[in-house]
Amino acid sequence: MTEPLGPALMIKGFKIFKNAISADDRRLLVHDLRLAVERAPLYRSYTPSGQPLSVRTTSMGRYGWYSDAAGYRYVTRHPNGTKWPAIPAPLLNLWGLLVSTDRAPDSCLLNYYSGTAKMGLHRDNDEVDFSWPVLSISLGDDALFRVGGMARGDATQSVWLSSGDVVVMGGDARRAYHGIDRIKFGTSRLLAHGGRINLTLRVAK
Ligand code: MD3
Ligand code: FE
Repeated sequence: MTEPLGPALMIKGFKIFKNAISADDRRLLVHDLRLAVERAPLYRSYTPSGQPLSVRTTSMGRYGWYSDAAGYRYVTRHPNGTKWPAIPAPLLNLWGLLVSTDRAPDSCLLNYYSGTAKMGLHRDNDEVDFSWPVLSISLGDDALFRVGGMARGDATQSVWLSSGDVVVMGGDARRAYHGIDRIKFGTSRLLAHGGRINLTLRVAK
């Protein structure tokens, strides 16, 4: 069962910061991301069973999340053979403000959602230490985010994420099932071609 709003914020360790990034800073960030994507272009990932994901992906930082027939894992190079671009400084600063100054994230996954892309319910399982939160930044079109519990069959709740929203998943929330049901295409003018970018900062290794 899915509820429309609100109580999702009561999951322990789930923190949502609406409109945390200013309109100006969003534009600066998109400029940094454009430079990163020029060096490390978006590509499609495949599940270990060979199903394509509907998002297109790239990464920044020492490690990038990677998936193919050999499984899900973190790797140090883009499929084109180059090292992943650096994580832009404003993102590292945001992590320092909202998560910790004791340790920097070593991975930033960039997922691009076209108007029809979605992400099925899953858990983030590929990092070595789940005591570090995941920090997520939404840019561009609105997305319907769904979060459940520790088991796949648990009740879920949904919340719309908009451009400039930041979500921190720590504590129990770090192990929760979550996904993106759909994008509301054309709700933002931030990205020239529309759609949505989600950035997730993590300690991978
Ligand atoms: C809750 N991304 O990249 S971000 C992912 O909007 C991912 O692209 C979604 O799920 C997106 O793995 C959701 C919010 C998010 C990220 C990580 C989480 C929620 C999370 C980890 C644990 C629990
Ligand atoms: Fe996830």
